[in-house]
Amino acid sequence: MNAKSYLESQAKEIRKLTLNCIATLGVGHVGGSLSIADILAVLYFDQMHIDPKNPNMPDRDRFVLSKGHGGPAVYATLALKGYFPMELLDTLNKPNTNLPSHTDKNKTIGVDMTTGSLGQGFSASVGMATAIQMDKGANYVYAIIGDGESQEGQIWEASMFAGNRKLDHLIAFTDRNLMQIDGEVKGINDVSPLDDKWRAFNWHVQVIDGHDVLAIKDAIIEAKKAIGKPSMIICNTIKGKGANFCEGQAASHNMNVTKEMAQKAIEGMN
Ligand SMILES: Cc1ncc(C[n+]2csc(CCOP(=O)(O)OP(=O)(O)O)c2C)c(N)n1
Ligand SMILES: [Mg+2]
Repeated sequence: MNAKSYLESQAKEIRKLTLNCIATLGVGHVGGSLSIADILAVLYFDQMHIDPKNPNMPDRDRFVLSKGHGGPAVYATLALKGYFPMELLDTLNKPNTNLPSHTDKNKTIGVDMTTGSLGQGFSASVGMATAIQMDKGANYVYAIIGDGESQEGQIWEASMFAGNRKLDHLIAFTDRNLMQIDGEVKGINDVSPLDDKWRAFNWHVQVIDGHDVLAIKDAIIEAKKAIGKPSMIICNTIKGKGANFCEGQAASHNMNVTKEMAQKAIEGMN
């Protein structure tokens, strides 16, 4: 299997596991989980220096899901990578679970930062990248923020600091799925043009198709060559990508999902 087919099959698996665990609970953040599946596949199955057998390895790469409501996709990825047994996915957001709907580093092996309050996770990733720079470390911090999340002032404070400090071991992605809870980002509080904004804050910026695994891989390789600048990879994505019952719809944000709906969507994935 070549790299493209392998990464596409891992992304598909992440989508299947995400849908199934949300369907086991009956409700969840389908849209914003499925839009990041391809980014997660490339990070965890191609790019990140990590070891599921040694999850606290000090020199590991770090991952921060700043849009913490996409937790189910991260759990699917971690289970697939072997951090914990697949059966744990069935406990998503149930009482006493180790897999709460939003990522929590105190509960889940392999999660590097607790997130959910939009804007905060990204600041934490900037702090981690600062520590790596001070230690002259070789590792990288990867963060995913949402386009709706980009309305948060805290994103731009952190962005300014990272640009000024030349944090070139920080590689961030914007999941530009054009939607937030209530509808289209541009109709609520438009964040465009995102590329010019990040450039103005001294970031290296690329704009790619966030569902093209090779484009994601190439963009990360390119980002690592941008010495003296943090990198923003703006990923054009589709909210709910892969779930035929909600793809591209704002209603996919947090919705009821039956096992039948999940099964049909999985059968419909090409
Ligand atoms: C500080 C803060 N305000 C509001 C929320 C509620 N909230 C959760 S997700 C969300 C929408 C985020 O949109 P976006 O970043 O585009 O993520 P997507 O839904 O597309 O994954 C909001 C407003 C929150 N979690 N944190
Ligand atoms: Mg969005």
